[in-house]
Amino acid sequence: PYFTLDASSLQHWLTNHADLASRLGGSPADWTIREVSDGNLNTVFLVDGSGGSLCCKQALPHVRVVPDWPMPLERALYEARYMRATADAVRPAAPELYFYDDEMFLLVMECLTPHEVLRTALIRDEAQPGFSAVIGQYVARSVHATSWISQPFEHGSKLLADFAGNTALTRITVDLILTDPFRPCSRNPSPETGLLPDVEALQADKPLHRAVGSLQERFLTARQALLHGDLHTGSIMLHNNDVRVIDGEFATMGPIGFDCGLYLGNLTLHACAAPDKNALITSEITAFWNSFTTELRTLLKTGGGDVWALSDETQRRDLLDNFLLDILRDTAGFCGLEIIRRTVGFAQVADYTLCATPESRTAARRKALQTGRALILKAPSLHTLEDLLSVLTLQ
Ligand code: SR1
Ligand code: MG
Repeated sequence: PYFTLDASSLQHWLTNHADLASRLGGSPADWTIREVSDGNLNTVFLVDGSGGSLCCKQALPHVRVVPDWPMPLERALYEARYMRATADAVRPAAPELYFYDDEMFLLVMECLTPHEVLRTALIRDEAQPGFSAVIGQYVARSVHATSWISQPFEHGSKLLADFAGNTALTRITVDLILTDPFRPCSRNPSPETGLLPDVEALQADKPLHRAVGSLQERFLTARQALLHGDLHTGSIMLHNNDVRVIDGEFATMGPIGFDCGLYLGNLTLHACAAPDKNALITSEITAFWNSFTTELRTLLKTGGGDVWALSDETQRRDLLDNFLLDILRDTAGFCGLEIIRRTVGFAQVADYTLCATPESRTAARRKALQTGRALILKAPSLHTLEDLLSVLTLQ
């Protein structure tokens, strides 16, 4: 039966799992176990032995940072399923999953050291440029492995069934990203006084709410491929040019532009907080989009799915152009939503600590809200990446 692990009970649990213990080597008494929990939801331990290391991640029955917010343990199962569904396609851009314990809701994975969380690396100005090309390729490959265009429909149907139960985390997304920032809500932290008029305007903005309504519909009804579902800069670790995507517990079938938009939204936020990084962020956004579209075009040149099964090469190119245009527009819309929710919603981001004064922080947040709003409203009329970049005004 389930119990919450601590360092000592984890050591005991590992000694009963010979395959994992042998990866660590040496004797259990010599293992070092550190808790390094960083995200909002789970407990994470890193275990070092003389022969190797492991990362052990356990779901808690509540949100880790809000103990009176209950949260089903099954999210660990969806993360394990996501890792298994995408591993072959995305390797080496994700850690290897060695073992999943469905009673302890515990994932045991490859330990990523000396990697750093991308958000932290950006804040410390330590990220080696070019990381976004890996993320673009990652999204294209995970999409290709799970979409109706590349796989027989039975594959998509199975994915729909396997992830349909991930409702608790999808509810978090629906509330925290798609709804709460646009209405008064007890989960939204109180904004600083200087930002209050902006938040009131956001919550009274009828044209914006209509556009958000379309994105809500896209998120819940466009089941294009298996999404990571929470692809922000805290869900990526890197060391030099070794870039890995972690934390797939929000996985769900959904619109591909959701993963792209969350990623680009977090990059854009970083530039709002640190305008001296505008050139870097513009170049990372461009690298992401070029790598994503190039990889997806290559992978989708030939078929395999029931969608587009009748099309010749010319028609496929035409269909693919339309498909990528829809993704671009979804990307812009979800990018805008992510920027807004990370600025005024429940789960805000550390990037704003880069602002030197309270006034510059308010100005950065105002710019983020304006950029998010423009993205959401202009998304349906965009045609190219350049159009999207011109809405961001980072140049
Ligand atoms: C209650 S969970 C809040 C946020 O943390 C996760 O990483 C997701 O981004 C979620 O929206
Ligand atoms: Mg996470």
